[in-house]
Amino acid sequence: MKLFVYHTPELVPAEGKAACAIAIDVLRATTTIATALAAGAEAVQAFSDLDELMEVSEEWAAEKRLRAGERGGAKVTGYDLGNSPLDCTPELMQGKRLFISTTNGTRCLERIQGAAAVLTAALVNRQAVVRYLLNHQPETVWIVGSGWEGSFSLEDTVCAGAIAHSLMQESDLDHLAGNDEVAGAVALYTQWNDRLLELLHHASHGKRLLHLDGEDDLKYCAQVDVLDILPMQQTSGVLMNHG
Ligand code: 3SL
Repeated sequence: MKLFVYHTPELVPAEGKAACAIAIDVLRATTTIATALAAGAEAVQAFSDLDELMEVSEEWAAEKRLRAGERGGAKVTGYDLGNSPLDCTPELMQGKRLFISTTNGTRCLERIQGAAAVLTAALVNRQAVVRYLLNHQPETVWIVGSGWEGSFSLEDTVCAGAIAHSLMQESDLDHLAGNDEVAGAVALYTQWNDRLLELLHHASHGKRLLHLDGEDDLKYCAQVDVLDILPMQQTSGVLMNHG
């Protein structure tokens, strides 16, 4: 297994295909996806385009769907939810399909959706992703941070490092790393692993969310290995828990 870390979707190679590609958006899309599935959502269907989300979700029975829309950190008018994982309660999610569009996370997912296996990861479900990789040993793994509008995000790269660091219990860095970004991500994680909430406070998108009253979201998103959920793409953009 060779890991390649890409800090943003724009850095993913135009040519070639990974055996497994993993989208990360710790703040907050992939944390929300894992949480919605843990709370009993039947599936999460991701869209980069809000109009397309509306069109597709319209075909779904109203009592069986929830629409989540986020732009710039705020809920989009007319949607049931924004992108806070804390809104994903079992009462709300049970048996429903969550149709979601976010600024960067769902765009990242779209960028990698051609891979043979597509997963989403966040700190909250890191170990479930690691377990899948150890069990299936895909030859090439792309771990892609969503970033923010084309720029690097600390929180996504630290999560990539958390995944690689855990895999290094079975294999050393030289065998695992397909590009230099892997060592960089592991170094970031090693430096901050006992202060992840503090790191999220330093992150530019963490600061943006704090201005939007997002302290509780940051606390939730900074937790590691608390959800045994593996969101895996079933058909284009549709994620279900791979139990
Ligand atoms: O960029 C994204 O996709 C979102 O996760 C951003 S936010 O955390 O909902 O503001």
